[in-house]
Amino acid sequence: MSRTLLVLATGGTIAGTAGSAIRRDYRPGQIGIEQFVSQIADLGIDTPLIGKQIANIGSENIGPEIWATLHEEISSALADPEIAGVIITHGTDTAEETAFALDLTLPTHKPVVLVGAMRAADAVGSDGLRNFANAVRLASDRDAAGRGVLMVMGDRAFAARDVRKAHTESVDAFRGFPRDAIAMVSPSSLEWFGAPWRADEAARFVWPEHWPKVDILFAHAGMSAKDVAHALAAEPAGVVIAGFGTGNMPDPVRSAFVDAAHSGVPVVRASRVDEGLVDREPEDDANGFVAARAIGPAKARILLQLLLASGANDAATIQAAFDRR
Ligand code: DAS
Repeated sequence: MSRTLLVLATGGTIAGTAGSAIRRDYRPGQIGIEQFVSQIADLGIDTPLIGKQIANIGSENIGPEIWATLHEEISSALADPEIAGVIITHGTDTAEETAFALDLTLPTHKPVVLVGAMRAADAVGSDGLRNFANAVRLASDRDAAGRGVLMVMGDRAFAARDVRKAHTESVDAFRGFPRDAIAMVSPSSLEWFGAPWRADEAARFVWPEHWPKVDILFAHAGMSAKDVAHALAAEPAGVVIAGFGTGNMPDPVRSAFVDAAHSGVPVVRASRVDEGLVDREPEDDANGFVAARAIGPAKARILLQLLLASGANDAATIQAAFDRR
């Protein structure tokens, strides 16, 4: 059985350099994938790697266009008996969004693992090569399949649905909610905290021909109905409100969103708070709202876009997709 892993490189800090071990202002996306592949061999790791450079940019510039390229490359790799799994090197800023978009649109029978770094490759204490070696260890493991897309950072692995960046600079920047890490990993060890729960699952959504316009509104003290009217004037196909606490919002804002939901624009209540559920409230039925449950606003937007692109736009169907683990 093939042990070869395909590595799709997109850039980010993991491929960044500053030209100095102590400078703070590094440039992301400076190192090509061949360098990583040869560094892994230099470490004595004998996993065969095929590197492919998809882009070499900071992840603030990654969106549906690069997702589409990744999706196409990974789909071919998943169908290729010569490829055992796929690693994607990625900036950490939007890695959770790329991971979730791919998670919802790929089957689960082979490992697909994102990896990044918080320190540039030439920074003192750089975490990039270790994270990459960990990703190789993880993606080489048969039990990494059947869990959806994974992300490896700082000796821990997370599921795409759970993972989020929770710190701007620390090497320990990633958290999972509602599940925290699902494995501990090092270049020479791997400990899963439980069995695969999505074995041989088909892709949940087909890749959309176009991503419908869905906006996120961030709740803030003093937010008014005018803020909602402004957003709706641009005619989004759906809206996510990053609400207070459990998805709350000022009364005039709620009324404006009720009108929107009743006029056929799906409204998802998420939270601007990092952790905790946004559960359904009794009024959600009458309001026509969807509760994002454990999904944060950025990922709620992606799930709503895929639902809308697949033709689902009623609150019950959308709610069922948010409820599914
Ligand atoms: N340079 C930023 C990015 O590409 C941060 C990072 O990679 O960690 O997302």
